Amino acid sequence: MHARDNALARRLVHFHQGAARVLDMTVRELLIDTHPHIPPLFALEGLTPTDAERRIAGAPHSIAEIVRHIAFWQAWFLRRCNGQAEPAAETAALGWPAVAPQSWPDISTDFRDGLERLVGFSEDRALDVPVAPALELPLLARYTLYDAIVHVAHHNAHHLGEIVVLRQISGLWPPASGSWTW
Ligand code: NI
Repeated sequence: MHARDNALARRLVHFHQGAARVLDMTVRELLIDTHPHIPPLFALEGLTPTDAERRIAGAPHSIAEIVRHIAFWQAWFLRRCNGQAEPAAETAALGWPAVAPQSWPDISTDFRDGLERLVGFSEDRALDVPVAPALELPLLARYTLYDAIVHVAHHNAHHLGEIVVLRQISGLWPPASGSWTW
């Protein structure tokens, strides 16, 4: 399962503290065809608007709100990777846009399309170049394009895990195509 003959992976050579390392995980594997956790689109499979927009007691956000949130940030990171000098949302709350009733189909489609846009972005360029202009947050200022995509993958994975638990609590798990047992 190593992608050592993958032309994209071969371009992902970083020089970090003097040592070269090759990152073999493709962007599609990071974002869509994930191996460490159930693929995102499987985790969202079969949710109706009512299911996705329901607030579970004790949980701060509905599934639809969570997906709207991760779609918001992945779209922003893609714009930054494309060189748009758009500052990050000034408060965390701005990264949780309101969800209109019955908008779940649009939200899930937007999330899926955003994943594909990031993969498409990654396929015809070297990723071991800095995000330019650099991200304003000091901790993120050294990011390469690949780092930004990994950041999105981690953020999505964190919230997708929450969605799995919300579905389990709601009796909406596993999805029709099955879950993972390990
Ligand atoms: Ni978040």
